[in-house]
Amino acid sequence: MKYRPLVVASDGVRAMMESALTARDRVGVQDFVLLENYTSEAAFIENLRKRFKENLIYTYIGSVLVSVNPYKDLEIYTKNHMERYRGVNFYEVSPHIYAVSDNAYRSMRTERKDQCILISGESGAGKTEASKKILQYYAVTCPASEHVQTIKDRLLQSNPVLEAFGNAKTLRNDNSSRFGKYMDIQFDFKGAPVGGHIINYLLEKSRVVHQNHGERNFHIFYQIIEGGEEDLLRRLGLERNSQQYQYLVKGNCPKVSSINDRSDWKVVRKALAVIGFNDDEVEELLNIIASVLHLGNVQYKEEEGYAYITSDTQIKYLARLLGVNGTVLTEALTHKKIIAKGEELVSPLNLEQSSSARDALSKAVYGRTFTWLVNKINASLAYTDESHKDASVIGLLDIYGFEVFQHNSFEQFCINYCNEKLQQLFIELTLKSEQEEYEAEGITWEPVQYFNNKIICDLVEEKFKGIISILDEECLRPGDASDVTFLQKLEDTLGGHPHFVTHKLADGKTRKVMGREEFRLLHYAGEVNYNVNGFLDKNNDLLFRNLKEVMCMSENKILTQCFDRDELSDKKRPDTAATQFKASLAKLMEILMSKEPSYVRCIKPNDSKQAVRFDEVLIRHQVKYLGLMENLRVRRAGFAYRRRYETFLQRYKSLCPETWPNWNGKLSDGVSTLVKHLGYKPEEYKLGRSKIFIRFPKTLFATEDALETRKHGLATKLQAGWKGYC
Ligand code: AOV
Ligand code: MG
Repeated sequence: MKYRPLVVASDGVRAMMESALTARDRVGVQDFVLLENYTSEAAFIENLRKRFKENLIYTYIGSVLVSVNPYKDLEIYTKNHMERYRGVNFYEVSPHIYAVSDNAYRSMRTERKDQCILISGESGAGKTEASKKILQYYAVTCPASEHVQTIKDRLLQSNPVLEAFGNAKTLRNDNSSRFGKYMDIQFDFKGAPVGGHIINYLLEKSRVVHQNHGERNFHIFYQIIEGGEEDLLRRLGLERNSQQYQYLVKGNCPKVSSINDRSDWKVVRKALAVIGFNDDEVEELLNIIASVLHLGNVQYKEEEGYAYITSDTQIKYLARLLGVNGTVLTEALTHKKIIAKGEELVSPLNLEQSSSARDALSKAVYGRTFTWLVNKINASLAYTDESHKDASVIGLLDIYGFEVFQHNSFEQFCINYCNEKLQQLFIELTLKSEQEEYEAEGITWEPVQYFNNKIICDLVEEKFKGIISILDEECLRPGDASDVTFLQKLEDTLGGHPHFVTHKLADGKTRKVMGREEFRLLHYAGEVNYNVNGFLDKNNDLLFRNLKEVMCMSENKILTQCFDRDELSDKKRPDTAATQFKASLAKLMEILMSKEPSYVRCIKPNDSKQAVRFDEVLIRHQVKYLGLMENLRVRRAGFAYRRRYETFLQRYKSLCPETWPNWNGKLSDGVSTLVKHLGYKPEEYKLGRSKIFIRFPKTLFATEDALETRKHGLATKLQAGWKGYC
């Protein structure tokens, strides 16, 4: 395949190429760079609206893809569409997620540089769907051998499995990702996908035991109950009625109109087989899922302050499904064991404590099983062939989007913090670095102002005085530490910070609109009030020792991998949930920074999950906080293409007799001589300190074509036996 250099089209070239597109494709402009009034937000939104009305959900800002969720199936993801985008430059076809996919693929192939595609946007904006489209594109268009086909199938089938266990219906999205996912797709030197690797981020475990009104637990529970075969349900001791289970009734929302749990179960069951689960493993996995439901139905009563379990039925199922001793489990669900000064201390729990011990076990079992699942998928995607060691990679990031509910807790705090980090990366890599580069290269430049959300990232993660540090301090402090003392400490340390607010006003009065258990963060994407209730427990994420001991004795092979005996002897307290999350995000940023990024910015058109409705207020808000106007201004004034002098000279020196075969003077002089010889006009390029900046891609295309022609001529001459060249 012939690869074109990767460039972003200039206004002129795009305008020319657009004439090859159909009239419908040309509604509005397909790159905001072409907007006449490019500084006007109203013009920007009008362009989005016009295109959205025609089902044109994709528009570029240079190389950044802006996507508006259509909330309906569009006929734009067929194999024919994929073929249309294969090996074709951005501006030759209408904007599409496939163009971004193909562009990243070609960059990886031609420049041998690892790529990543970062998909951002708020909950329900279309990130997960976009990431699936990208994966499908590679699965269909990349070369394949028999082995590669297996990997492609597994890559694709990992999605329904992870979504079943890690997605759930929320008020914002019927299929909301409740974990963050970064997936590397590895390609061999022929460009075929040969492996993959997934890193998962903080699953919202609290959902296992509690759901807000109108929300559901993870899909898998309903899938088994609705779709599981009769004998399977019998073996698991489950009834075909989700409302029998305490963990499934909290949201009062057993059915979702857009979801068919029964057919989804069939898809998941097949997917598990494709990934390489054998029947025993599936059985053990389902035993665990069913036991979580049984755990939820373990009921307690209290007598003289001590809790006891009222019925044996659940314990019997649990003992069998978890492969543990029922008596030991009963004891562990009603007592706590701690080791103090080398001695074991066992004390009975009251009703409330027992219930939370039970819930902690359910969350731990589900959460660890999810991690096991990811590891298992990774094992099936791992490439083993030594010759693949130097594989190139395209990373796909699909995290949980920014979310605001009536009631926001520790989970929303983590999710929104994660989105702040991602926005920070976008700023660093597009707005900031672009401008810094012009400055460093001494290129004249009109700076573009933008809001840098680093101040909010620092507020959350800074050592000693960030929210996470203060939370950890309270979690580790013996004595009277509680959610309330945590809030007080926040107020003492952060009161007066421009992005932090509580009910207390500086003059000692109180803000009536805010609860006394809340703090508010002014996020880049909007204000969120967080209720501190449960922050300490969720951050501590502790499981009583005797419950761990029981699980370590389990005969379920998955659980033996999830609960390691070493944990029992390990004296060191594990890092808190927030600190682990912070560390994993820092690592993620490092991974992403080491790759060449492409961006997909997803926009949600309305809050009611409806097709057609274009809620202008909501969209304007997203355009604002995603920094799209600033992005456009930077892009508009920018240069499409830049290369270091030595790279540029090395590639094109043969096109000029003065630079061929070697240029002995200053590199910048060499480049200057070369481009003058090629006929570049002064407005087409600028020379910086170490790089040449080219404004229009057509300039570079012409140069590439000249090189191609020269090589072709040379080859013809060689074929004809002409040996005297140079
Ligand atoms: P999200 O990933 O951004 O939210 P999804 O990708 O799950 O959002 O999209 C939400 C829903 O919008 C999907 O279930 C589809 O019904 C619809 N949708 C999104 N993109 C498309 C598309 N290109 N074509 C048709 N329908 C689409 V979250 O995971 O909640 O942050 O955490
Ligand atoms: Mg999602």
